[in-house]
Amino acid sequence: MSIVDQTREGDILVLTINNPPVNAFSPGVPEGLHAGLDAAEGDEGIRAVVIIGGGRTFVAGADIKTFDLPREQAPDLRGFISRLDAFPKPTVAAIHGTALGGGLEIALACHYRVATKDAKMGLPEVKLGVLPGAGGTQRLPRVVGVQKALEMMLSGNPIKATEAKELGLVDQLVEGDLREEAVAFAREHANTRPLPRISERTVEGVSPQVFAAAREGIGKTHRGQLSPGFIIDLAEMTTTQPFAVGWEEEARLFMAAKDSPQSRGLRHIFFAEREAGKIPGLTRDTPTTDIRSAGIIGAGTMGGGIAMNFLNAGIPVTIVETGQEALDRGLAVIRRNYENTAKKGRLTMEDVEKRMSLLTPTLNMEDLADADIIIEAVFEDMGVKKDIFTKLDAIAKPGAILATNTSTLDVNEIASVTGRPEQVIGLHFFSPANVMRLLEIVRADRTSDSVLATSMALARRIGKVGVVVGVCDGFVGNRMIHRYGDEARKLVEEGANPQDADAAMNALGLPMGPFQMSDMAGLDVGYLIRQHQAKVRGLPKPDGWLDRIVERGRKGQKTGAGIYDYGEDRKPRPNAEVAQLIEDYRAEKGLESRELSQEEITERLVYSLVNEGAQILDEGIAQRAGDIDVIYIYGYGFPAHRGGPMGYADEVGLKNVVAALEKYGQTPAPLLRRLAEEGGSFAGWDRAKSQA
Ligand code: T1G
Repeated sequence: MSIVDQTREGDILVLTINNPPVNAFSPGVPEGLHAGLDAAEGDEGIRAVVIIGGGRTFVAGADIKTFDLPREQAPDLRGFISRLDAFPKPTVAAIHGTALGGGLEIALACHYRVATKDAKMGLPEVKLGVLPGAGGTQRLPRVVGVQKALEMMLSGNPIKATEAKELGLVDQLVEGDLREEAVAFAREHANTRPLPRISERTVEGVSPQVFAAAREGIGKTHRGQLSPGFIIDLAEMTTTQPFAVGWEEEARLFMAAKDSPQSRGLRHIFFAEREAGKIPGLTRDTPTTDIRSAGIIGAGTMGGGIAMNFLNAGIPVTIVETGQEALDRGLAVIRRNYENTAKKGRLTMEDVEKRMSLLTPTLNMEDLADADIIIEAVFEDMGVKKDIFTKLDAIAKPGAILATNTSTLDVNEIASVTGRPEQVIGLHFFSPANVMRLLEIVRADRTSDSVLATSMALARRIGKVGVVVGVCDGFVGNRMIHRYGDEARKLVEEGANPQDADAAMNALGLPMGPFQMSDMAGLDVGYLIRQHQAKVRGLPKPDGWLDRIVERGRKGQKTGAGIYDYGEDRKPRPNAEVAQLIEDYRAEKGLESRELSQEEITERLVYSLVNEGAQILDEGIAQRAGDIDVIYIYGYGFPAHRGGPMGYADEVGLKNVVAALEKYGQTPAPLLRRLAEEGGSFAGWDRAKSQA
């Protein structure tokens, strides 16, 4: 089987692309397709051509791995598409699975498109920080109209073939065998002339307001990103310029976007997300347990949110509380969450009832005896958790997975009270657990491969991005965020206002800065952790300016006042009393105030994450720097177009990161210093480790 098979069906030539797993337009594919077109062009007996994907999908796009190849080595998708556009015989794209990016662009350059009903098609390039670079910005508006084309290109989300048919993007939906029906369609249209070329269509009567509105929209959805603006400019050119002019401008803007730090960041995350799901030693043959029911202990904020993930996936849940009132309250919160979603039209009331019917409340832990997995989500206290796992050990059936949702406690210690430590794992959900996609999967010393593999599969099944982390105080995400919080508080001691730190992070692209996030999480949470950490380390009781704010009863958004004041709109407003408290604190401690630039604030906050991340890598608590980036994007809102903290550090250059850390009096982690001295990068460290 060659990478592009040629099969003759009478007077129709079928070109089948075989480039698993997703038929990306990789080296070899263009050569095979050109050979197929040569054969069709040179043979009078061939009256039309069908292009189809072998395996599970049509072409899922250009090969993202080839983006950084020198231009002459990269597969020439534009060249192939130009040839398709000018091809003298009818061409039919036969689509199943997904036709994405360059894949849809190939289909758009064909004269016709047929698709299976469940096929999807779209132009997701914006999610990679680029734009459809092989005619998509010029052809899609000429088929579905500018408004719909902008919606598809700016969201990057695919549409179903059924909608595509209504839009005229697909000429025929296929009921039976795609290949057979595509050949019949090609034969039926073999003599149709003139050939219907999308590039010859024009776009009429589009109000300039459409583009103005689109530009305003990306100011909110894609703040600071390059390619969305380019996409709008190129779509506008379809209304003012001939196809050939837009086609050339598209190539220029594509290269500018592709070579941007944002595209490098987004492409790094695309692959990092997929790498995070790979655990050395675990293979497709690692045995896993089929999770058909779940037990959850605790119906509070976390327990209720966790339960919703299982209900959403159709997995029955038995939820346990210690008292009827807490249990009733927990269930009421879950129902209210679903009903609110239904009010927004994202669920029907029937869905709500179906999900609630899968939920069994109980006060009796014995009712968890048959659950395939039991997740504890109770108060963050080691004694309480040990007590629960001791009981679970006696109740849970053999083979049940016993998981703790602890955010910092030692999972090995929790496992040690059971007779089945190999069945114990940490599943650290992030609040709100039914919304945040990150799931830190905490692999304890004795956790079995099967329990780990089952947990990774379960993460995917309940729509989470699972990242395996090791046992330490705070695992990966929270351990780094504690350093970040320490640095943020220090910046204020030195003269910055809390809103300066938040503004710096907002400017970088984080929706919430350190203090906005603290107010939302609850200042008392951080306060108790600092008190706990001081106690276990035998240090004096912490008495920082933030501790004093908490001690005044200002606990954050939940009390309407924390570092900031909050009205009905929940927008943070600086508070004069807090400003005075900070000023008095500095005076009392003899701290000299000074002006801190946004650059210094940004460097100190981001590099505090990077430095701790490097230490975490060195200790083996995280497998990859890319895993840390995925954690920060899905758990803490770090902007994907910045590549995550470690990807951002690579972009800045580790030498510069080390120099900045030293300038601010911080000690670079040994691994960070070593990589900087070697002229290395975190991405290079990941690559070397994966090849070891
Ligand atoms: N290039 C290279 N590798 C790709 C790839 C691509 N386009 N798409 C997927 N892979 C790899 C992926 O890394 C993984 O590798 C394996 O395939 C399975 O992917 C000029 C410039 C198609 C919906 O953005 O959305 O065209 O980990 O785990 O969950 O205008 O892959 O096994 O080694 O995601 O079944 C535009 C990206 C490119 C589509 C399938 N196209 N891919 O999902 O599998 S830019 C995209 C996806 C472009 C032109 C521009 C998904 C999928 P490994 P997977 P999946």
